[in-house]
Amino acid sequence: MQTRLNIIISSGLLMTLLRPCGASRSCPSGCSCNVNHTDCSDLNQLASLDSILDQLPFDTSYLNLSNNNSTTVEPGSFSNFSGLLHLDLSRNLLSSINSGCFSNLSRLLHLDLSRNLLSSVFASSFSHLNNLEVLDLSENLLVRLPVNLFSDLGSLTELALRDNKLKELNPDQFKGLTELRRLDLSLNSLSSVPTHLLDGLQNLVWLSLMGNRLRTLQQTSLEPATALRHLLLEGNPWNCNCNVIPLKHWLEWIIYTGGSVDSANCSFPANLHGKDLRIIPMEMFRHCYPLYLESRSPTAAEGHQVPVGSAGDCMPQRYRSVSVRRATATVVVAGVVCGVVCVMMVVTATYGCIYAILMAHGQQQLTEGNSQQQQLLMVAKEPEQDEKEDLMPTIGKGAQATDCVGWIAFPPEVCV
Ligand SMILES: *[C@@H]1O[C@H](CO)[C@@H](O)[C@H](O)[C@H]1NC(C)=O
Ligand SMILES: *[C@@H]1O[C@H](CO)[C@@H](O)[C@H](O)[C@H]1NC(C)=O
Ligand SMILES: *[C@@H]1O[C@H](CO)[C@@H](O)[C@H](O)[C@H]1NC(C)=O
Ligand SMILES: *[C@@H]1O[C@H](CO)[C@@H](O)[C@H](O)[C@H]1NC(C)=O
Ligand SMILES: *[C@@H]1O[C@H](CO)[C@@H](O)[C@H](O)[C@H]1NC(C)=O
Ligand SMILES: *[C@@H]1O[C@H](CO)[C@@H](O)[C@H](O)[C@H]1NC(C)=O
Ligand SMILES: CC(=O)N[C@H]1CO[C@H](CO)[C@@H](O)[C@@H]1O
Repeated sequence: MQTRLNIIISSGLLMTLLRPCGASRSCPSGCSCNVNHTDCSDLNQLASLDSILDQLPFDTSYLNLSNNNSTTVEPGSFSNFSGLLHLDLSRNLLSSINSGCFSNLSRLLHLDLSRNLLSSVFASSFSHLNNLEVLDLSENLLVRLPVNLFSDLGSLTELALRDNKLKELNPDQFKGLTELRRLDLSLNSLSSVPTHLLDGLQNLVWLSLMGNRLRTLQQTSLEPATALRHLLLEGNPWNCNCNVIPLKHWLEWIIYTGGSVDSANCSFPANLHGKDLRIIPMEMFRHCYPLYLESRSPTAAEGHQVPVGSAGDCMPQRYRSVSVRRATATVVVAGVVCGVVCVMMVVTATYGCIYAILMAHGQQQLTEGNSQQQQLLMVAKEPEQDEKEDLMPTIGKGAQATDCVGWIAFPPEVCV
């Protein structure tokens, strides 16, 4: 009895509060209005969007038009509501957003268009929304996005494109969104992430690529997002072959530095099927190593006790510079040693050649006259000097390991 009375009193109070609003010319019928806060969601009667807007006070800053049957938003519909900060158009039947629909809403902070039937948006659909911080386009039917769609949204911190039909993204799609902190691309049909997609997103902290068709993800695509701490990769058919090693190292680095990565279960190869990439022991990639070392620059291959690969790349700069310095030193030492060996070989070769020639002439001297012998000596000496000139400049420049190897492959015996 007591409870029931309370409820009746409460609803009575609510009715009293709402009645003046409902009756007022400035509050659309069926909506609830509170100061500049207008909630027209879940309308119980048929009302077109325009008829709602016709009755709406111009100073409205919060407008909820969620869960109705709106199918279109006419260009200029909102042109009188330049004070709007929050606009919720979710759960309607909108199939397209015409360009300029929201162009007068330059103060808008939050725009929710989720759970509509959007399949087309125009490059200028969101133009002039310079203050927009949150844009929700999830649960629509978007297949592709105009490249410049978000180019005016320099203040955007959160962008949701979850559960659409996106197959691919332009590398410049998110260009200029320097304030972006959260990007939700989950439940689409993406089969690749362009290498430069995240360039310039230096504030991105949270990224979801869950439930797409990704088989590979280059660690170099993720590196530009230097603030990234939370990454969702589940539900993709990851191919955990040797090429996945840099990504694995990068994930380990993120986790080690306090970030989080969900389970990235491998689909290929068969022996790793269903295994979580994060916890597969490196031992399983042992067969990749010779190949892997070859494909890296000699610098990286040299730095052995830095775990080879992306871990090296993702380490703080000073870590990298130590290994680079050490590698440079090694190259210099190797060069000097090779140089000395080369010089010694040239000297030996020259000595050998001269000795051989002298011996030959010594023998000729026994059978032939003096004048002929001297002519021969001149002729024989010249090519030997030419050969020496060919080799000497290379050594003078500070021979590199490869030059040396070439030399060793063709021993000086060719002179004889
Ligand atoms: C709208 O109302 C909120 C409080 O409900 C207030 O903080 C804000 O300043 C108001 N905006 C305008 C434009 O009146
Ligand atoms: C708008 O109304 C719907 C339904 O009442 C509600 O779920 C949603 O959270 C509201 N939107 C905002 C931004 O408050
Ligand atoms: C609104 O949508 C519901 C469900 O889709 C439908 O039954 C109803 O007829 C629609 N009303 C209008 C005015 O289109
Ligand atoms: C904006 O307000 C003016 C003045 O009340 C009115 O004439 C005009 O039709 C309104 N525009 C829209 C799109 O409602
Ligand atoms: C809409 O914006 C245009 C320019 O962007 C301006 O000329 C016009 O007055 C605005 N309309 C309203 C109703 O504020
Ligand atoms: C990934 O694998 C782990 C166990 O290896 C399992 O518990 C988890 O459910 C799997 N996740 C997905 C999305 O299949
Ligand atoms: C007033 C009105 O028509 N409300 C409808 C808004 O749209 C949803 C579904 O799209 C319907 O369930 C509501 O009845």
